[in-house]
Amino acid sequence: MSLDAPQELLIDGTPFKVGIVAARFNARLTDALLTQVAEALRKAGVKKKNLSILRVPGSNELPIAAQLLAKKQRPDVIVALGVLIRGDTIHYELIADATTQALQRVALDARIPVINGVVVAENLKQAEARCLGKINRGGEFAGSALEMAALKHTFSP
Ligand code: DLZ
Repeated sequence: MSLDAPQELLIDGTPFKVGIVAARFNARLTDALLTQVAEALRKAGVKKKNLSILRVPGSNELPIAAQLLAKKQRPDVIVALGVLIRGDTIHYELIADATTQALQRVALDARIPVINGVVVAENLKQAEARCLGKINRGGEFAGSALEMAALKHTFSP
């Protein structure tokens, strides 16, 4: 994955309803991502009452949680957060692949943007750099969420 990031746009989050689904696996890292995202959304003006957070066991469960949230609450955007770290088996690759595809499916089926905030890392060091270190992936995911929520509003305000 590239270390590039989209230029940050100044978007007013006041009108948006945002759903977050976050895995509990690798909790120290996913919790940090969640804090980064929530903080960036709050700074952009997203109201606490317009923010729903659902926790699930692991990244594999993110798509179904996103789908349930999409159906029940119809938020303007959903952010799915998880941290997948390569292990000794290919389990991680299967989950990374399946989760990515399923999150896209949820987005297209529900017509609600779903931000893929699953950090996929080769090792713990890489994952820590992206969740606890200099690379603020959570802030980037929040920026993408605001941009996509704004885009959705221009088509169906
Ligand atoms: C089983 C598993 C493994 C090995 N690794 C991770 C991981 O690095 N990150 C993550 O979010 N979840 C992992 N999981 C759990 C799966 O996502 C899922 O919760 C279980 O396979 C049960 O469906």
